[in-house]
Amino acid sequence: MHEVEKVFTSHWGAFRLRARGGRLTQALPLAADPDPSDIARAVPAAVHHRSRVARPSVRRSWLEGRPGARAGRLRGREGFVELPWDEALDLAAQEIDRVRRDHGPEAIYGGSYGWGSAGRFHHAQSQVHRFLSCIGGYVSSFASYSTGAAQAIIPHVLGMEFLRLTWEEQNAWPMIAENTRTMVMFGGVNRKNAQVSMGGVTRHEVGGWLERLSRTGARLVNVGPQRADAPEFCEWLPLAPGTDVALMLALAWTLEDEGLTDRAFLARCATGYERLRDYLTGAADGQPKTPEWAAPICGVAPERIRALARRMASTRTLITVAWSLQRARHGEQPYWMAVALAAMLGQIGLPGGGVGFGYGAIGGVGAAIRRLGGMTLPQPPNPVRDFIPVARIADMLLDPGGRFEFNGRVMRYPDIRLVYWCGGNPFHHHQDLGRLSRAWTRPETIIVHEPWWTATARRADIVFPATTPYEREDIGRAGADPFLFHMPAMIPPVAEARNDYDIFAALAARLGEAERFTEGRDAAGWIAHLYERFRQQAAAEGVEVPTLDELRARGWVELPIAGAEHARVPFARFRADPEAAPLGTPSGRIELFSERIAAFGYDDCPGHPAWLAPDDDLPAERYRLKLLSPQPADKLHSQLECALADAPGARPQTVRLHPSELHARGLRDGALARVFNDRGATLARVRADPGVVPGVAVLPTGAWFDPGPDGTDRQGNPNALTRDLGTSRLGQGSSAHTARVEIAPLETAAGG
Ligand SMILES: Nc1nc2c(c(=O)[nH]1)N[C@H]1C(S)=C(S)[C@@H](COP(=O)(O)OP(=O)(O)OC[C@H]3O[C@@H](n4cnc5c(=O)[nH]c(N)nc54)[C@H](O)[C@@H]3O)O[C@H]1N2
Ligand SMILES: Nc1nc2c(c(=O)[nH]1)N[C@H]1C(S)=C(S)[C@@H](COP(=O)(O)OP(=O)(O)OC[C@H]3O[C@@H](n4cnc5c(=O)[nH]c(N)nc54)[C@H](O)[C@@H]3O)O[C@H]1N2
Ligand SMILES: [Mo]
Repeated sequence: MHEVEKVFTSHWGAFRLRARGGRLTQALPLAADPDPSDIARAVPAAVHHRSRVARPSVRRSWLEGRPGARAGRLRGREGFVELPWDEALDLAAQEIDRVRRDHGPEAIYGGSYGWGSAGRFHHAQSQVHRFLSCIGGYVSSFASYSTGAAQAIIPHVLGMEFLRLTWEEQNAWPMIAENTRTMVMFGGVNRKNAQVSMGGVTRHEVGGWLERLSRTGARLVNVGPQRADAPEFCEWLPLAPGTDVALMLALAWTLEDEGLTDRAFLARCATGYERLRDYLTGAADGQPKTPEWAAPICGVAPERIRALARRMASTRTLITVAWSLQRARHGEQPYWMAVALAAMLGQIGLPGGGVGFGYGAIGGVGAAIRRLGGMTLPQPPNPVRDFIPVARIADMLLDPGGRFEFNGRVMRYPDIRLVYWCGGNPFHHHQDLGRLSRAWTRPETIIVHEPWWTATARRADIVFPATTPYEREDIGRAGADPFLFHMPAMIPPVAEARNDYDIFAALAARLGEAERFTEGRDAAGWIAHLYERFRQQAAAEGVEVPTLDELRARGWVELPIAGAEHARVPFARFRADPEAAPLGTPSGRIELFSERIAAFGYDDCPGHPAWLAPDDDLPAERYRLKLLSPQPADKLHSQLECALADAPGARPQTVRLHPSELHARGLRDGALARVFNDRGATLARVRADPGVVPGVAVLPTGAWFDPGPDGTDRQGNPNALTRDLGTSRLGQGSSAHTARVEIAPLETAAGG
C-alpha cells in the first residue's frame, strides 16, 4: 500500500497530511509557512483515537423513559445504548417534532457555540443553524466567548461593530512596521495564540513582524502578568491581571498633568473629554488617578508610569490590547479606556498610531489583505427572535422566564426543553462547570453531534458520531488569508461516522423539510454551488479564481489579494474631516463619555471608562491567587486533547506560578497539587515560572473535564474554578479571567 499526501487547512493553519490504507499516518509542516504550528502533529493520533464516537448512541434512561426531564440528573453518569442510524434518527426527529409542537420552536436552544472545524461547507455552526431555521426556528446566541464585552462596548465608543473595527479599521502589520515607534501591548502580542485563526492562517507571520518592528529600533512593551505573552526581545512591564485600567488612568493623568494631551484632536474628534478629565483629576470623585494611586493597585512603579506616558506622547505610539483583558469582570473598561488614552495622544488616524485590539489573539488580525466575499452556507431567516448573550447559557437553563439586562434592554430567558449542539464543547468553554452541570439537568433532551466522546457528548441524550475534516471533501478559505484549498476525503469515515450535513438532511426529511434544507443537493452539489458563487463574486471584483476542477487538481492556490498595498491608514478620513466622515456614534465622534450608556444607569458600566475595583465573590485572604486560564499553546481549545493527554505524565495539566508562591505553600516544582475554591477543585501539576507575576496561577484551558467521585476534576480544567457571571450588564460576556483560587500539595490538601 502506498502513502498519499495532501495539503489540508485547519484553524491552526495548513499542513501536509499523509495516509495509507485508510489511516492517517503523519502531519508535516508546509514549506510556504515561515513559522508553522506544531498543533497539526496530533491529528492522526486523535482521528484514530479510542475516544471516537463509533455509532449513534442514546443514553440508557432517556431511551427507556422518553420523553421528559425525569432522568436529566443522570446525564453524564450512566451508559449509552448504541443504535442503528435509522432508529436513532427516528428517535431524534420524533423528539424534535414533539418539542416544536408542544412548546414551540422557542423551546429549542440552538445557539450551539463553538469553533468546530475549518472548511467552508462542513461548517458545523452554519449547518445546525440552517437546519433549525428550516424546521421552524430556535433560540440563538449573540456574540462570542472570545469578544463578548468588546462587541457590546465598541459600537458605543467608536460607532462601528467590533468585528468591522478588527478587520477594516486597524493598522495592518506593514503599516506598523514602517511607522510605529512605540508599541504598548496590554496582554502582549502572543505567538502562541497567533498560531490559530478562524478558518486558518497559512503564513504565520506575527512573530516575524514583531521581530522586524523591533529591528527598526521601535520600543515594544509587553504590559501584563506573563513575560511569555510577547517574544523575549520585548520589554516586560509586569502588571497584576485585571488592573490595566488603573495603569491606563495613571498614564492619562500624567498626560494631562504634564500638558501632553492633544487638546486639538479631542476638540475635533472626540466628545465627553471634560467628564473624563474631571474623573482623572479627582474633581468628580475626590481621587486623582495619579501614578502614586495606581502603583499599589497594578504593581507598576510611579516613575515607570510617568516615563512611559512621556514616551507615548513623544513618539508614534500604537496601543494594542489582547482580547483576554475583556474576558474578565468589567472587561468593557480596559477597551474603552484604551480608546480614551489613544484619543488623548491624538494619533488615531495617523499611520501606525492609535489603538488596535487582538493583534496576535488570532493570526489574521493585522494581515494586509483585500477582503473578498465569503463562501458561506445561505441561512434562511430564523422565525424565532429570542436570543441570549452567548455566555449566559447556564443562567438561561436555571431560570426560565427570569429577567436580565443586556446593553440597555431588559430581557427574559426562554423556557428551553431541547438543546441541540453541533461543533462546540460547552463543558470545555463555559465557566463554573459545576454550575453548568446543574443547569444541564434541566432540559428534557440534549442532542449532540461529535467526533469524540468529549465531556459534552458524555452529558448528552442522543450523540450522533460526526466525521472529521479528513473524512469528507471540503473547501478551505479564511477571510484574512489569501490561500484557497481543496481538501479531499483522505480516509473513509471512522466507524459509522457521518457528515453533519447528512445527519441534518436525514432529520429534515423525517420532519418534512427535506427540500427546504437540501435544495435538492448532496454535499458535493453544495460544495460546487458555494464555490461557483464565490468564484463569480470574486470575478466581479476583478480577482480570478480557478474552477473547482482546477483547484481539485492543484490542491491549493494563493489568490493575489495580500500585500502591503492593501494596508490602509485606519480612521484617516474621519481624522481629516469628522464632519464629512462621522463615526456611527450618536455624536459622530469618539465617545469618551456616552450619554446613552450613562442613561442605562449601570453601576458596573458607568458613562465613562472607570476603575471598578474587582468584585470577586471569594475572599482574597482565603484564596490568595488570581487564576488566569489562557488558551493552550499545544492545541485549539479542547480539540486533539485526547491524543496529547496520552503522553505519559501529560495530565493533569500544568499550572504555573512564581517560585515565591510555590515556596510559600511548601510546593515542590513538578509536584501534584489541588487547585480549589468554593466552586470546585481540580488536580494540576505545579511548575515554577519566574515569568509569571506573584499572586497569579496560570492554568490553560482545554483539558477534558472529568470530575471524580468527590467532584475534583482529574484532568486540570480551569473551568472547574471560574466564575459564571457576565462582564457587566452592558456586555454580559464571559468573565473567565476573574477568579480566585488556592493551591495545596495533594498529600495535605485541605479546604475547598
Ligand atoms: N476559562 C476559560 N474558558 C474559556 C476561555 C478562556 O479564556 N478561559 N476562552 C473561551 C473562548 S475565547 C472560546 S472561543 C471557547 C472555545 O470553546 P469551543 O469552541 O466550544 O471549544 P472546542 O474545543 O474548539 O470545541 C469544538 C468542538 O467541536 C468538535 N468538532 C470539530 N469538528 C467538528 C465537526 O466537523 N462536526 C462536529 N459536529 N463537531 C466538530 C470538536 O471535537 C470539539 O469538541 O472557550 C472559551 N472558554
Ligand atoms: N494555540 C492556541 N491559540 C489560540 C486558541 C487556542 O485554543 N490555542 N484560541 C483562539 C481563540 S478562540 C481566541 S478567542 C484567542 C484568545 O486570545 P486572548 O484572549 O488574547 O488569549 P488568552 O490566551 O486568553 O490570553 C492571552 C494572555 O493575556 C494575559 N492576560 C490575562 N488577563 C490579563 C489582564 O487582565 N491584563 C493583561 N495585561 N494581560 C492579561 C495572559 O497572561 C494570557 O497569556 O486565542 C486564539 N488562539
Ligand atoms: Mo475564542
